[in-house]
Amino acid sequence: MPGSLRRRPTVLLAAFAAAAALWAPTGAPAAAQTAAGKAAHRVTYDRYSLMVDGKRVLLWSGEFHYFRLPSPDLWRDVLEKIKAAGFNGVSLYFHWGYHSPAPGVYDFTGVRDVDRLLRLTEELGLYVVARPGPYINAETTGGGFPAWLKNVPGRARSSDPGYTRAYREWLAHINPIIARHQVTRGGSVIAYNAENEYAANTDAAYMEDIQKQARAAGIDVPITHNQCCDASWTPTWASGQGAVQIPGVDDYPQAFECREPDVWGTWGEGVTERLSDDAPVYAAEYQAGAIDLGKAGYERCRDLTGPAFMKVYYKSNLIASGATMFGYYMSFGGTNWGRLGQPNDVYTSYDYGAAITENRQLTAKYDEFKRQGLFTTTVAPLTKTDPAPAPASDAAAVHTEARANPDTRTQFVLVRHPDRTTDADASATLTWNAPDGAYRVPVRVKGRDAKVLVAGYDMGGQRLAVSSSELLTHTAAGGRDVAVFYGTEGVPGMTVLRYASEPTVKVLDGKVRAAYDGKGNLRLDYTHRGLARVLITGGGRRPLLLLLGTDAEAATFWKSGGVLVRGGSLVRSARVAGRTVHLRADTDEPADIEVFADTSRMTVNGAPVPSRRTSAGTLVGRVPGPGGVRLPALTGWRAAAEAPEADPGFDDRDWTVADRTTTVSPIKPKTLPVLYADDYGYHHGHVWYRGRFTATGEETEVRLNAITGKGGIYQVWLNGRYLGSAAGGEQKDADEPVNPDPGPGTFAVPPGLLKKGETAVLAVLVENMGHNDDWTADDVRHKQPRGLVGATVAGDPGPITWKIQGAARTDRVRGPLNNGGLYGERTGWHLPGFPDRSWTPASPAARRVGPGVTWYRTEFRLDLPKGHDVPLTLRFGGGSGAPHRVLIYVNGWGLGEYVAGGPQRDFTLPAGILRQRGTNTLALAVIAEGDATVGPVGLHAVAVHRGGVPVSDVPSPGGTS
Ligand code: IPT
Repeated sequence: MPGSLRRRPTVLLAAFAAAAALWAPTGAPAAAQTAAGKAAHRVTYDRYSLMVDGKRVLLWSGEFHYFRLPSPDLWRDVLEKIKAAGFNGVSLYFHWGYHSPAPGVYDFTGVRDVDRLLRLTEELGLYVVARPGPYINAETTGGGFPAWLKNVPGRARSSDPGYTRAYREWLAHINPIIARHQVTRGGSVIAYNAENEYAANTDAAYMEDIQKQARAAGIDVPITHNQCCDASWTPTWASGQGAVQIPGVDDYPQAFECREPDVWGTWGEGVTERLSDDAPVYAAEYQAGAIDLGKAGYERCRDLTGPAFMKVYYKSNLIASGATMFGYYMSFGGTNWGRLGQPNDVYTSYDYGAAITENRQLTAKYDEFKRQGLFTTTVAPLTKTDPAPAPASDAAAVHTEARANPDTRTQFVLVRHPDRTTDADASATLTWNAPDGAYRVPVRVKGRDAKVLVAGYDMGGQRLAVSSSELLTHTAAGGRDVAVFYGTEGVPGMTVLRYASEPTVKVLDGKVRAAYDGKGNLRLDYTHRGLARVLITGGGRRPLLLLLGTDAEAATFWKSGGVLVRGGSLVRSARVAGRTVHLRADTDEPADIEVFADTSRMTVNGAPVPSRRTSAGTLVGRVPGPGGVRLPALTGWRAAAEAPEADPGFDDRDWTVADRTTTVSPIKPKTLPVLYADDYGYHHGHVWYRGRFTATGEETEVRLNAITGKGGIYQVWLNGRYLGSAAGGEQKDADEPVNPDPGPGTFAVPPGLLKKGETAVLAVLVENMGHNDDWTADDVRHKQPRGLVGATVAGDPGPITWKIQGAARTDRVRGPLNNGGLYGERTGWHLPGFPDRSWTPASPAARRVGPGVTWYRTEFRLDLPKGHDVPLTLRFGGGSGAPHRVLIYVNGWGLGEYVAGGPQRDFTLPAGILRQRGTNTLALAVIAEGDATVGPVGLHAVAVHRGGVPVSDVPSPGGTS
C-alpha cells in the first residue's frame, strides 16, 4: 500500500462509443489441438467482454497468492473453495523474489512449483489472470522484487539497462511457464497482466518491453494492466506507447482503516471506470478485504468489507460500470511466513479479512460471494450490457439503475438506497417496463443492502418476466429446470413467469400464492422465509422446480458442473455417473445433503451414504459429522541461550569484512564504511556486526543508527556487556525529506569497561523486518538499506573495523526468505533433528530469559484423524517482563514472528508443513530486550471438519540433509 496515495477515486461516467473492436490473437486457430493433445481455444474480446471460442465470458475471479501458502496440497483446498464460491477464475501474482535468491538463480520446485499450480487451475476449470509483475506490490517484501535487485544500479521499473537485464531474466523464466498454460494451448491462463499499478515515474519503453518479452515467449492471450484508482492517475496504459489491450482499474473504496468498520466509502464510490472503448471494463483489483493498518485485527477488516459492503458496492459496480472482468483482492490472503512481509503495512498474518480466512475457514463473506458469484457466472446476458432506462421508483428513498443486454433485451436493475451508507428500511413500487410487458413491482431495501433484479430472461426452458427476488442460479436436470431465488428474510417477494397457457402449480413447501392472468403471466406471491418449493408443470414448457429462499437459505446451495446441491459446510465437487451422484464435501456436524439431479444413490468422499428420494424429485443423503480430536500439550521443552557473537573472543574469521565506501542505494550512510546488509549479500532476517577498535579508555557512549524496516529492533554489546536495544528506523518516502537520523540509539559506555590501548569489540544484532516496496518507482523506498547506517564511539578511539554475518546459506528447500543470521539459525537450531539433548529442560512460561537470544525446542506428535481437516495455530499467551519477540520454526520452516504486545497471537501452522500424523519439531528463537518470560505457548484447533483434501508432508530436511 502506497504511503503517498492521497488522491481519492472519482467517478467517471465514460462515454460509450458504439463500435466494438474485435481482437484475435495470432497463431491460435479455433478448436485446434495443442502439442500436448489438449484442445486449444481462441481468446478474443470486444468492448463488452472476453470471449473464448466466440462465447462471452464474465470473468469473476479472486486473488490468491500461492507464495503465502507453503503447502502445495493446500493450494487445492483453497482453490476448490474459491471455485465452490462461484468464482470461475483466479488472479495470481507471481513473486520474483520468492523464486530468485541471487542473480541468475531461480527455483520453481516444491512450494515454488507454479507449473503445478497452473495445472491445478486447469484441472479445476478456473481461468487465470497471470500477474508476474515484474513488480507486484502486494505488501510483500520489496513488492516482489528480489532483494539482490537493491544492489543493481539503475532505477527499478524503468528502462535503465541494469534493471532491464534483471527483469528480463525473471520474465525469461516465468513467461514460458505461463505461456504453456494459456487457454490458447488448452490451459487456464486467459489474460496476462503487465506490471502493477504503474502510475508514478512511468517509463513507456519499459512497459512496452514487458509486453514484447511476453509475446516473444508465446503469450498470445490479451495483455491487461491494473491501473491505480482512477483515470486521474496517468498514464492509464489505454493508449500510446506501452498501452495494453485491456486496461483495468483497482478499486479500494473502503481504504484500510479497520478500526472503524462502519465508516464506508473512504476512498469513494468504487465504480470501475471504462478506460478503453475497445476493451471490456476490468475491475482488476476490487476490494475484498483489507490490510490492517490500524492494527485492529483482521476480524474488523472482515467487518469493514463484510457482506453488506459487498452487496452494496459490488452490485452497484456491476450495474453502474458494466464491468465483465473482476479480480477480488483477496479471496484468501494467507501468511507472510519467513520474511515475506513488507514491514510498513503488514505483520505475519496476511489474512486480509478475506472471505476465506488464513486458516482456510469459510466466513459470512464467503456466503455473499457465493450468492453473487453463482448469479454472475450463470446468467449469460450479463456479459454484454449497456446502460438502460431504470424502472421508475415511487419513493425517493429507493434508487434504481439499470443495464440491458442489447441482443436478448434482458434487464438488470439495481435497487438500493440513494445514499449507500444509510441503514434505513425503505419500500417502493417500481413501474417496470420489462421486455415481456409493464409490471408494478414492490421492492424493499432493509438496512445496508442492494439487489440486482432480473427481467426478460430465458432461464433454461423457462421465461422469467420479472422478479423482486434475486436470482441465485438455475440448472437443468432430469428433463426439468431448477431455479433458486432469494430475498431478505420476512420481506414479501413476487416472481412472474411466462406461459403459453395456464400451468399447474403445486406448492410443495412453504406459503406461495399463484395466480395466472390469462395473458401468459403466472404471478407468484410469497414472503421470504425458510425455503419454499413450488413445482410448475404444463403451460407449454418443461417442468420447473422453483425454490424461493432467504439469504441464509441461498447460502446453503452449491453448484458444481451443473449439479445443484444443498447442505454440508462445503461441496467441493459433484459428478453424476449413471444413477449415482458422487460428492466431495466437508461437514462440521451430521448433515443432510440434497442433490437436485435425477439420481438414486449418493457417495460422499468415496463412501456410499444412506439416501432417499423426496417428493420434489431430489435425493437426500445423511452425511456424518467429524470425529473428535485431541491435541497434545507442548511439553518436553529444552532451552539454550546464544549470542556468542557478543563475546570479544568469538571467532569471526569467516565473516565478511565490511569495508565498502560506496553503495548503489540512493540513501547514503552517515558514517563509513557502508554497513548495509544487502551490500554484503545478507538480505533476510537478522545480521550481526562486530566492530573492533583500539580503546582510549575515555569512551563515553556508542552512537548508532540502524534501519530495520518498521517494527524492528537492534541490540548492542560492548566487550560482551549488554548495552541495550533501540527501535530500528525508517527512511521516509521519496516525497518526504530525507531522515537525517534514522533509528538512533545512544548507549552509555559503562565506566571502566574499556582499557586504554586494548582492542574493544562492539557487537550489534540488527533485525531486518523485510524490504520496502517500490510503489512510487523511485528506488528510494525499495533500495532503502537494512542494517547499520551510522556508527560512532564518543571518546575518540581509533577507527572501527567491521565484519558482518547474516544467513549462512540459502535453504535449498525452504528458500531465501526462510531464515536469517542468528547464531542458532546459522547452525541449524531451527531444523528437525538438531541435537538439543545437552540443552536445559525448561518450558518458555516457566523460565525467565535474559536480553539477547534464547532458543526453545520441543517435539510433539500429532495423530489427527484421516479424512479430516483440522487447521491448527500456535497460540501465545501474553508473557511478561521486557519487550520480546519470537521467531517460530516448525520443522525448520519459519512460520512467523510473534511480537509481545503486537496485534497477532495466533500463528497458522499449515498442514503439510505440519505433519498431521507424525512427529513435529517446534523451535522458538526468543529475542528479548531485557529479562522476560514468554508464553505460555500451545496448539489450538481452529475447527474440525470431516472432509478436506489429502495433504502430504512437505519435505523438511534436517541439518544434515
Ligand atoms: C494495491 C496493489 O496493487 C496490491 O498489490 C495491494 O498492495 C493492494 O493495493 C493493497 O492490499 S495498491 C492500491 C491500494 C492503490
